[in-house]
Amino acid sequence: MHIASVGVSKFCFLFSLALCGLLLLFIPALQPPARQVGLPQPRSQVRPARASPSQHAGAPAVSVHGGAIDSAAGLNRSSARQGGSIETEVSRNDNNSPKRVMDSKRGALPGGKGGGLSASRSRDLLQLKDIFIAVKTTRKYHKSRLELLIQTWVSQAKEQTYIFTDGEDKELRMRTGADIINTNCSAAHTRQALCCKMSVEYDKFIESQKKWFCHVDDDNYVILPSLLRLLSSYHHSQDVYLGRPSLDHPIEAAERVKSDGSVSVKFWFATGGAGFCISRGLALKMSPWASLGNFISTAEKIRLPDDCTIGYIIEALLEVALTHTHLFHSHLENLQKLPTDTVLEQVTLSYGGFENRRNVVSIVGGFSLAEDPTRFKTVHCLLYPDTDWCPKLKLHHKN
Ligand SMILES: *[C@@H]1O[C@H](CO)[C@@H](O)[C@H](O)[C@H]1NC(C)=O
Ligand SMILES: CC(=O)N[C@H]1CO[C@H](CO)[C@@H](O)[C@@H]1O
Repeated sequence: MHIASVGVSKFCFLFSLALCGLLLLFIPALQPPARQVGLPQPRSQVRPARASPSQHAGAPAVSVHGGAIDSAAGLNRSSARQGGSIETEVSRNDNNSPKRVMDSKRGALPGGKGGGLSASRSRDLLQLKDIFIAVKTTRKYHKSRLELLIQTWVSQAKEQTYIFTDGEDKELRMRTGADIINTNCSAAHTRQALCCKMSVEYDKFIESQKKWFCHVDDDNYVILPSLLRLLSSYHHSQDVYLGRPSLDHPIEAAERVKSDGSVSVKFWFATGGAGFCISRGLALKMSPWASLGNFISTAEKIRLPDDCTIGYIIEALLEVALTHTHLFHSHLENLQKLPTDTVLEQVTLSYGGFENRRNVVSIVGGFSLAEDPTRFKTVHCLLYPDTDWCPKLKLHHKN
């Protein structure tokens, strides 16, 4: 009896040990199949588990609907601008805001192939040369708009800036270090002409082998350190589409690509005038609708402008959500409302054209409003004070 019971408990002990071992072996298999690789998930502060909203509330620089947001640089500001209804802000800190999580799930359904998992953990630092910056312009603005860009931010990013225009300009080509690409598209400001340029931009980006595609207009100042910081929090193999929605609601269009137009689709798009960025991973998936002239036929089918068509391909066809950010700015916003102390943390800036000359960012520096009506030179000198044409000591003594 006694001996037998010892035998039984020994057996039990060994059996449970074996069971535990077996369980341990199976634990990795029991976990959800990889994390949702396809989603834009900032990698610098990847949380071990998706934080619940309550956990999230305690985190610093958190974005809440309509609240004080903007935290890519750890800043916060009132989002009264632009109606204040844009939902989430891109930053390394708010990757779990409600909308993002919701959209992430959707985004993870079709496209979330592997590749990002180990890659996004690697610590290869993104460099400026990894970014393809497309500037869209037209012959008529080479002098009045492009000149200023070449003098300012483009001079700091010659190797990665590609200027897409519609007319030859040998002089410009000689003076700039940047690539000037004559798209041979029409110079008209029509949907067809704009889509023609976007189509060439896309093809050139794919050809370039760079990690990120960013598109801006010829009235945008790109704050390169901010752009690099923003993109560094994602991985180019993830599906990332970053930009500022121009509306506070998704656009609705008749679905004429996947169906006959009798049903409609709703999708967000990033306004082209503020600039937007797309990861290489996502850009490659866009290929059936975007490469080698397909972009033009896609745009023709849905009858929408170039930036809407990008949104359509990404959100409606690929089911990847736009990551909304307030760090990109177009001339359509009230730029004066941007708090002065946050101007240099933005990713793109703009200025009002003929119609609204006073719509510029409020920033104080070496140039008066008369000397620098767009404020781009002032911004540039604050970012790069060593530039030879920047007023030197004056600025430093003042501060
Ligand atoms: C535009 O036309 C020129 C001259 O025919 C050609 O060299 C160039 O490659 C064309 N550009 C594009 C983007 O196709
Ligand atoms: C830059 C900025 O707006 N900072 C503000 C962030 O929020 C705190 C607390 O609400 C303010 O005190 C800061 O001025």
